Amino acid sequence: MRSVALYLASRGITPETLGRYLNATFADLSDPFRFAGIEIAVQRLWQAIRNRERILIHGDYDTDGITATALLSWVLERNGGLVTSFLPHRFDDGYGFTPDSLLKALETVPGGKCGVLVTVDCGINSAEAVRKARELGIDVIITDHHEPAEEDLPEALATINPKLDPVGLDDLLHLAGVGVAFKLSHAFVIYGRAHNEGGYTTDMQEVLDYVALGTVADIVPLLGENRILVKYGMEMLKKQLRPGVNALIQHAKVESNIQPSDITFKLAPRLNAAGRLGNASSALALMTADNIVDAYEYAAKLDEFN
Ligand SMILES: [Mn+2]
Repeated sequence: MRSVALYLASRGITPETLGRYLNATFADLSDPFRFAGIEIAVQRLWQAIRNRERILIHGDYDTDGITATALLSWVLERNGGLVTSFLPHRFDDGYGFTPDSLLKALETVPGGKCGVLVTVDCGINSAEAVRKARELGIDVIITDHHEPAEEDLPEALATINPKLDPVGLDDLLHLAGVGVAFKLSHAFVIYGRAHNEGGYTTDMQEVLDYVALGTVADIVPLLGENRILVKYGMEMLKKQLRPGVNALIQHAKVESNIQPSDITFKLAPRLNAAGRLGNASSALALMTADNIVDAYEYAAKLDEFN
């Protein structure tokens, strides 16, 4: 009994939170509106959809950044969003949201302009890029989980990062980039339903496969809400409902009883290999493929990279 208590204590589980640790359910997911600024962010996204403005998602080239991009684009597109996704090129652009990556991302948008740009898994220290975007008339929403610098924080329309103002967000402190993108998407759907904008048929449980992949791949502690997200995300992964997930699992020869260690050692390395070679977009194409034929083609391509 003592060793169990030590085990739990070492994972930050107190007697008060023990019940939740053992009996977590999907309904235990906390209210995403606890993030300051998140309501402004989702209002702006619904406005963009109403006004047919382009929404540009700026992600990152590792598994967390790729799945975060895939998740947010999936939710927005299913609700009428005109979305362009951009992943920086590891060698040409380097990490993160920069003035250069902003211009390069804009070149990929039909018509060359967008009303709203959302960063996922990056952007918390991108003050200069945000200034540049504002000059271009773009509203920026930052979603990130990296540590904010002491000064020169980006002056974005909204900045959603549990490490920015962690008071009261203990259970969300270890979210990966894809976890933060999930919270924004969840808030977007709740707000849409409450204000008759949409979101009625968007089942947030369906995107938990992305959350499990990105969260486990990023090696963040499986504490607080990460436990619930990964627990249910693993169940979604096992179902292999998404063509890209199915193709990835089959190509990696992972058994149907997929475990978190399979993500760490077999699935994430394949997605990361694409980014490492400067071709993260093929991993994103796999994750967002809408049919099994395309998905197997992209998965075969990842085999070559790996
Ligand atoms: Mn990350």
